[in-house]
Amino acid sequence: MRIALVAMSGVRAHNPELTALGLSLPGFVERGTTIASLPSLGLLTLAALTDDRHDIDYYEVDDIAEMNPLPDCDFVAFSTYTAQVKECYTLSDRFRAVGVTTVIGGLHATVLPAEALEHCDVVVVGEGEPLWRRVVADIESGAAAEIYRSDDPFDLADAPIPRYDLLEPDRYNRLTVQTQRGCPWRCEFCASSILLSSRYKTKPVEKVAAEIEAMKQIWADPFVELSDDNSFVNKHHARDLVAAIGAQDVKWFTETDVSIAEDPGLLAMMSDAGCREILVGFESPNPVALDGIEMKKNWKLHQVDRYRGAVSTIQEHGVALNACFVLGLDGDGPGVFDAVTRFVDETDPFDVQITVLTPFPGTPLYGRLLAEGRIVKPGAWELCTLFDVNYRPANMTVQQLESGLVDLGRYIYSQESTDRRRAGFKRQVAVGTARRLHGRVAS
Ligand code: B12
Repeated sequence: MRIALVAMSGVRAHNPELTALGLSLPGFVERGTTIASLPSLGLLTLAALTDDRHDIDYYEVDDIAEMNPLPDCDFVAFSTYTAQVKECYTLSDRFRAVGVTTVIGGLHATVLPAEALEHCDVVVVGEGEPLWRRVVADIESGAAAEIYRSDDPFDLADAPIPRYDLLEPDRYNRLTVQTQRGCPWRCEFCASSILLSSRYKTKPVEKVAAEIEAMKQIWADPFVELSDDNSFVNKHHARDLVAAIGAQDVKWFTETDVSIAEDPGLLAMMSDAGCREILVGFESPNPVALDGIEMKKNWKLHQVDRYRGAVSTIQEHGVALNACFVLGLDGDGPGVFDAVTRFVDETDPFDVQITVLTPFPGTPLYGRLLAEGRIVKPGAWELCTLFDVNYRPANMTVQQLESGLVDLGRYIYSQESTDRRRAGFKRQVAVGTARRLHGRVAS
């Protein structure tokens, strides 16, 4: 069969002011263009599990109007997140109108399979690896079911090497590798791989190394982004992982939590192993806003006193920090914009990411806000961009949140603020280097 793998791709924001801002501010555009060039690791992984008898074409679709004419294929498999799911449904309807079977999987289809079935012939719920071969075989024999769910949790030791060779090499400046799924914490708003795998699990580090090796066969010097939710939550695995990546001699980026700052040994290893930046979810500088976000142990509330020290500890090891803030949390009022500005001005994280609280379907946050009658437009999935407001904040108006985001973005991504933070980062690196040299001389 000829199989078309279609990844919905690109970055979305419907707030026109923010979109206009994105076009003119270096920080925002820099981050936007960098992340927008990432491929669909989910589909490349499924491609690797597809029998050689089949022909595979991989497409990335930012604008569905450009997929015209539709490619010739026996069936199409879509991967999309929530923000682009409606565009994906429109495309699926077009394929079905010309008699092509369509399959959809991914986070959104996993939490709303009945909705997805209105536009697609087959819906795969959860992790794709344990189900994909069966789906392909059933489509080939004309006996596909409507919904496939896996009963067995997938062991990442069985993960195949993603088919990076399906990508056009010149189109990508970063490539992704996943080293684990799930997360032991339960943040109310999290819409990431925890929706696929309730159990936290890690991939054997030899596998991670083999995936990077495969990448290096195509790109001489790839920049690697780990597609994890929290790479170093398991500190034992973290050491083996960092050593394995370090042996590959690549530059890399990942996401983790603030506890990394308590492990200077690991930070030093990361720096030596090519880690250039980590993204950490601070969410808010305000303890009241952090109260209750992490639903198991209120873990995030208990970290807030460490936030300021964490920025310098991380950056003194030569690892740049992308400090992330979620604006509009229930405990935050309009004062949060100044509080974030102060925090950023006083601590100098290399990068800052600001997004608005987003009720993604399938999250505890979505259930709560829906029950409280606070979702402005239920089902407006196109607003699930992390930049558009689709709920009533508890302590400010929707307009205050929207304009606060734009004003804060205008400041944080200004050349002046960006240059100042980067100079601050350089100073912190110099302090760290001097401290280590001094320590060596003294001992
Ligand atoms: C890489 C990435 C991107 C890339 C996506 C490339 C792509 N086309 O996949 C880019 C930069 C384009 C991107 C864009 C956006 N992203 Co993004 N991104 C990520 C990131 C960092 C990693 C995702 C990843 O690679 N996972 C690993 C793969 C293996 O998992 P997977 O895709 O879920 O696939 C598995 C299953 O879902 C399933 N599966 C998936 N597809 C299919 C299809 C079929 C047919 C089958 C059978 C199975 C199947 O099988 C796979 C293997 O088990 C995550 C954060 C994170 N740490 O995970 C955010 C994340 C996915 N992004 C998010 C968001 C919000 C966005 C944007 C809306 C941002 C914006 N403002 O534009 C856009 C929207 C993109 C869209 N298409 O809708 C949210 C999504 C939440 C949600 N539930 O929708 C996440 C979780 C981050 C967050 N803060 O919450 N993103």
